[in-house]
Formats: sequence, C-alpha cells, structure tokens
Amino acid sequence: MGGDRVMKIANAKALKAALDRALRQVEITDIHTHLYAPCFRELQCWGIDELLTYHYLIAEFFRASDLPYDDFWKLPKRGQADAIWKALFIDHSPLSEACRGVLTALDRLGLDVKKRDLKAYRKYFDGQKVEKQIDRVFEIAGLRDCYMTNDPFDDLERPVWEGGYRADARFKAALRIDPILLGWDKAMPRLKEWGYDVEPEVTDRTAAEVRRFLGTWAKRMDGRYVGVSLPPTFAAPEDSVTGRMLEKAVLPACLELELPLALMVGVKRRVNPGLRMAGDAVGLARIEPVEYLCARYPKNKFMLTMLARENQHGACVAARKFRNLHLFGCWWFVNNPSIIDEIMRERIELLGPLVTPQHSDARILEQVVYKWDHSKKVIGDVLLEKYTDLLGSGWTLDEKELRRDVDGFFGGNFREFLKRRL
Ligand code: FIX
Ligand code: ZN
Repeated sequence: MGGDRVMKIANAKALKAALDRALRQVEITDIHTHLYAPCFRELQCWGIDELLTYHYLIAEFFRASDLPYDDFWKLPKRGQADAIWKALFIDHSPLSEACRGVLTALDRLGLDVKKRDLKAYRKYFDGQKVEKQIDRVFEIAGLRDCYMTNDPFDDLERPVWEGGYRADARFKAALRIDPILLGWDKAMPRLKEWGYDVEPEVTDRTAAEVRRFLGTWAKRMDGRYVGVSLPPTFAAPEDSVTGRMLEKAVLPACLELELPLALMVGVKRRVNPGLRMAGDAVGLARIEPVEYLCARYPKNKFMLTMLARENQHGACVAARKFRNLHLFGCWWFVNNPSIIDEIMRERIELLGPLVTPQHSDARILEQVVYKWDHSKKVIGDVLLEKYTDLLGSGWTLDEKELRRDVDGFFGGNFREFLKRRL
C-alpha cells in the first residue's frame, strides 16, 4: 500500500526541487526546427562556423560593421564567421540572445568560452563525426525527437525523399507548403513537370491535383503536420489564389490525411534584401482569419504561432474559443527571455497547461542546446510562480501531477492534440 502512496508537495522548497527535477528529466519534443535527419547529408548544418553565420547573427553583424553587404556575401563561410566573431564577440560584448546562445552551446559542449579561442572551437568541431554529434547534442539538450521542415520544392531535399531517405525516429517530418500557398505562379510549372494536371487558376481540377500532390508527399514523408509561414497581411476568406488554394486544396487534403495545418503568421520577407535571409521582419497580423478558419472548418486541426508580440494575447483568446487550435512556440523575434516570460504567463493564465510553450526553430544542430537551455529557465521560473500561487490557494499537488504537466508543456500536449478526436 505504502509504495503506491504519492506524496503531496508540502512546501515551497519541495516544489522548487520537484520542478527542477521534472525540467531536468523531461524528454523534449521540438515541434518546429529546420534540422535534418542524418540521411540528408548536405542539408545538415552543424559546428562553429554554421553557428556564427546563423542569420540572426548576420543581421546583428551588419549593425556592428561597415563592411558592404556584397563584400560579406563574397567571403567564404569561415571568413564570414571570422568577421562575425570579431564584430559581435570581440569588438563588442556578446549580450544579445543569439550571441549568448553560441556561448551557451559551446559551454555545454565542454568548450572554454573564457578563452575566446575560435581556433580551438574549430579544432573541436573538426574532430567530430556528425552522427555522434547528433547523439551528444540530443542528450545534452534533453531532446527525445524533433520535427523537420520538409519542402518538396527544395532541389537538394527532394531527391533524398525520392531515393536514399532513411527514417530516423528522432527526426519527424512536417510537410512545408509555402510555395503552393504563396508562390503558385512558380510552383505550378513545377507540378506540371512532375505530372500534375494543374493550371494558373484554382479550378476544381487543379485543386484536386494539388490534393493529390499533398497526399503523395505527406505519405512519402510520413509527415505529421502541414506547415506554412504567412505574411502579416494573411487574410481568410480571401478571393485570391492563396485563399482558394487554402480552402479548396490544402484544408480538404489536411482533413483527409488527418494532419493539422500549422500557421506561422506575421513574417515580412526580405524587408532588407541586401541581408538575404537575415532581411526578414515582423508585422502585426489579424486574428480574424484564424478565427474564421477554426470556425468554418471545425473538423480541421490548426496549430498557430504568431511573430508579433502584440498578436500573442489575441492568439490566446482565439485558442480559448476553438479546441481545434493549438498554440505553440515563441517564434524568432519573440524568442527572447523577456518576451517568452510574458507569453508564457498570458498563455497559462488564459489557457492553463494545454499549450506547447516553445519550439527551437534551430537551423544548426548545436542550437537546440542553447534554445532549450534558455527557454527552460524562463518557463521554469514562470511555472514556479504559477504553482506557488496554486498551492497558496490551498490546492495540493503531487510530483506525478507536476511531471505530467511538464511533460505536456515539452511535447505531451502536442502529441495529445495530434491524437484528439474532433
Ligand atoms: O518560416 C520559418 O519557418 C521561419 O522560422 C524561418 O523562415 C526563419 O528564417 C527562422 O529561422 C526563424 O527562426
Ligand atoms: Zn522556422
């Protein structure tokens, strides 16, 4: 009998200890990354030069240097990394979230950041094999698995799916469809080339063919959700190719395949084209299109993350109204401790524990180490406060319940959402 008795958490000290344990031991599912399974050899990014040339750091570099954009782009990767290291880590203190992230990753991998020895860091990475590095990084970050971003229009990625793909349970697929929804003029000829009978207009035939295309790729990849990044001007319903494609092809395909559609809303692409990928920015979006989709398609599942800080509260309210809507992550420009703290609070206060507070968006393998390390700290601090308040009301809680909640925040809630019947 005694063995089955679960001890209640008795006081503040026990709460802190139990929460720290749960956070240390939780196995994370990272629901949106740009990482790739080992079989996608060329696409895998890892190591110090990739970490330093992350597009978040490139944007920061140009603010700290007067090097003309084109001169920077002409440099080899190592030269770019050298320039960024000097400008952002040596000539100025690496205080930004993205700079600190590089240091956290190096430190957790056992490198001495005090030495500021870029050569030694390179030597360490040059001595690693990527397969082993994946094991090590997953272990340090506490990752159980992650979702890739898989684009059938990517000419490096597609051939791997068509031959040579080897499933690795740690890397699950998410079918990315930006070219279909946002670039139909360019996507259409490619579909034609691949044997689909499509036209510039979203006719019934074209919609059926796009559904066939999505079905083929979702099955080929064993995709677990369909995803798209959208501009702040995203509207639905909308009398446009995007609007028709969404409602006539994408949503029916998602329903049939039983896959959620992940909406990532608020990115303004290439506001400063000279910065290339680092030149994207944020804009305030409207929540009404999301409400419309959730209400009009109650049998479809939607995931939502929004880029503007000002959109977070509206997103929480929308998620209260629609059980087919799952909020996730603090995306890109809101993936900073001060804003994660705020978003975590408003989500818990409005939605209780049923959200996925974070994803890493990692592009470079070792980034998961810092992204999860930094986020866990902020999320943990908010949880400590919220559970303290809960105990203050006279409610009691045992460690099993606390773990259940923490497991939910770091992946369990998402798995439940995938399984939920609507
Ligand atoms: O659209 C996306 O998935 C974005 O996350 C990326 O496009 C973006 O470049 C990024 O890496 C943000 O973290
Ligand atoms: Zn992303």
